[in-house]
Amino acid sequence: MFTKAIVRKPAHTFANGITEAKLGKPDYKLALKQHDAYCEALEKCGLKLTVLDANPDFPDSCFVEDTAVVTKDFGVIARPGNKKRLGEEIEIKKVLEPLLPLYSINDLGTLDGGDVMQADNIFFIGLSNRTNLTGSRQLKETLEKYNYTVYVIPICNILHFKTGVNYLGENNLLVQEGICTMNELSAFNRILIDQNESYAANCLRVNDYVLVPKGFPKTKANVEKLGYKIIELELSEFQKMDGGLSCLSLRF
Ligand code: CIR
Repeated sequence: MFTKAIVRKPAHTFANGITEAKLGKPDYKLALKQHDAYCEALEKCGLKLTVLDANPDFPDSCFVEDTAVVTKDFGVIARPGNKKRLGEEIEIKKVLEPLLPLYSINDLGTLDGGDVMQADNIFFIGLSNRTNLTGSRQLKETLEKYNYTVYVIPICNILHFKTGVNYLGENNLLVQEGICTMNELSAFNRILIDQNESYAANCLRVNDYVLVPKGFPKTKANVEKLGYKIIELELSEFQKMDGGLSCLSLRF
């Protein structure tokens, strides 16, 4: 069970962030509205939120997930792999310091939290354009100290590991079609996400609910079929900036 989450409000500079999506410029007011609805949904799931003020110096800083890896017992401060985001992790460290024992990825490594997926006692770390081998090894070492099993897997065709693969619980895994084969995932009940709905691979299980992005009916039906209660959220403005449901919070 998660009890807490950290989120950060989108800054007025949001549209200057990094994106490969060719979906147009985000509407800032609408992004704020969608962010508010996201926060309400997390509260409905039972989480107590720490809402950080917008930081206009970092247009991507509402995507707090990339700045740390957090469990209920400890946290690891990440080291963003895109230079434009380097520094976002400093303030998150200050926020987490009073709450959890902390480790850090040192400056030989890079690691974005979006590349790290937990499935019960297993962690998957994606090697991406953001997360390098050194960063992944540093995180692996820390996780293994806490007896987690860790798989480090190269990813392709996606920004972060969790852009394409997300664990719902009960052995159920959402997997985007068209990403490279990952034999390490074969023990899971894999639900293939339709190629036309690839954005919806990033659903987010929070306690009794699964948060699902709005506008992806096949994925919604598949998640419902598994027996989960869902909350649908409009995420259009975050999708324009390559961000999804998990990216917008750190849960623990
Ligand atoms: C970036 O490119 O870093 C942001 N525009 C999007 C980050 C999305 N984060 C995530 O998937 N964990």
